[in-house]
Amino acid sequence: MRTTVGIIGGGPAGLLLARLLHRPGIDCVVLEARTREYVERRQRAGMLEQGTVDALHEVGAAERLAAEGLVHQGIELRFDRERHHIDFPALTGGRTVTIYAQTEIVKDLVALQLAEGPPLLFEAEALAVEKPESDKPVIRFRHEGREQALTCDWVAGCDGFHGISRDAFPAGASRSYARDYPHSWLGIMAEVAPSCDELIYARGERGFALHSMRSPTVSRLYLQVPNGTAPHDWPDDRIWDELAARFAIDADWTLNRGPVTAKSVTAMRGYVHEPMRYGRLLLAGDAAHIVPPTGAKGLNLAVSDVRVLARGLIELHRAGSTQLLDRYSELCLRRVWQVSRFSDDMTKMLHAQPDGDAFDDRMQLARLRRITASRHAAAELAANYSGLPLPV
Ligand code: RFL
Ligand code: PHB
Repeated sequence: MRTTVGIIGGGPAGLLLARLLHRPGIDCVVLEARTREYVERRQRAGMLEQGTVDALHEVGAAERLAAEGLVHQGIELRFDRERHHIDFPALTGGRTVTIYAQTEIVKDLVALQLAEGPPLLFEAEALAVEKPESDKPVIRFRHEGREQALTCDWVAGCDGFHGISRDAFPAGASRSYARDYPHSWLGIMAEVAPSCDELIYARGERGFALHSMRSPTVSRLYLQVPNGTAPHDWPDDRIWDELAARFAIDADWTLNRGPVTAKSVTAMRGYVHEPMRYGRLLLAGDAAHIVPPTGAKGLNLAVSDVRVLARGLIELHRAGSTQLLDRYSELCLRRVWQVSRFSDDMTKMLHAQPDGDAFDDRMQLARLRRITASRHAAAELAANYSGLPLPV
């Protein structure tokens, strides 16, 4: 088998890249290790930057997003039993964000890909990328019970944090930077109308809590918990009581409770792999970097990587120039580090520190007060949260 661009991974990064390449007629094949049912059910992100929404429109995958996505004008910060609205359009010259689940994006992209091509193979697990330094790199993969080879001009490693693409960088050709945070998130999905119109990020001595949503009838909520927490340590009533305590304010407000349909714990980590390109292998999305979820950036960063990558491959296809591809890693990493910084700032400002003291507490509150008191500081948060510009 051979193709122009071999794409490893059928998550949001790999699927969107395939659609972006399909329009200008660049041939590709997507290899996804799991089944279609599995990738369409994996519960993850929900908050989309304007640029992510634009990219889905560009590839014709935004029909349901336009009908069902919830456009938000900002977020709410809660601390000291007060609520503060951060007004994105007013602070950014009109930008908004949209709530639409990653599972739905994946369903929309998979449906288009299967209807229009090029090929998307499920249960096709990439085993290794060979000869990335040559002009004909090869992906070895297992599909339908046998090992096969896909010879490519370019390989896009979109196989997430636990993928195999990064392994193809020879020792000494890369460096990684990692940070494990001293807390995790317990996330629930609940069959109940959201108790708010916008996402609530709440900071308090009991720890951080986040109120998000998936639809007018489904709420998504998160609690900061210690690392090593097991979901069964938290019966539903305990979760609701703790959420209610962390969101409590002096004004009249109640948290709607309802049946919990999913419960999981996620560790929080920051990670960046440099560079993002070796020879003709290019990494994109979680395969190259992950950020703690407090800034809602992982999916959006995966999308911005593949937008840059697609532009580079299209420039080569149309004009024969590798100028953009040659700068791919440098251009993406600059934005990746800015987004990592923002995600780290949000995480540290909002989570109770297990080994923090009263001074740290006051510093967090001073940071939050600065944002709510200064238009300049609020505009800085709004610009980062609603999405930094694409580097090209
Ligand atoms: P994915 O989604 O992990 O997809 C990678 C795909 O590659 C496949 N794969 C392989 N295929 C073939 N051969 C192999 N050897 C393979 N190895 C792996 C996998 O099966 C999978 O299908 O990576 P991608 O496409 O880079 O997308 C990244 C996003 O999924 C991720 O950054 C976000 O979900 C992060 N994230 C959030 N991001 C946001 O922008 N906004 C949010 O609100 C947000 N909330 C979250 C999040 C992540 C969370 N968790 C679970 C870590 C909330 C949570 C709780
Ligand atoms: C979500 O809806 O899952 C979500 C929203 C905002 C975040 C993280 C997760 O910061």
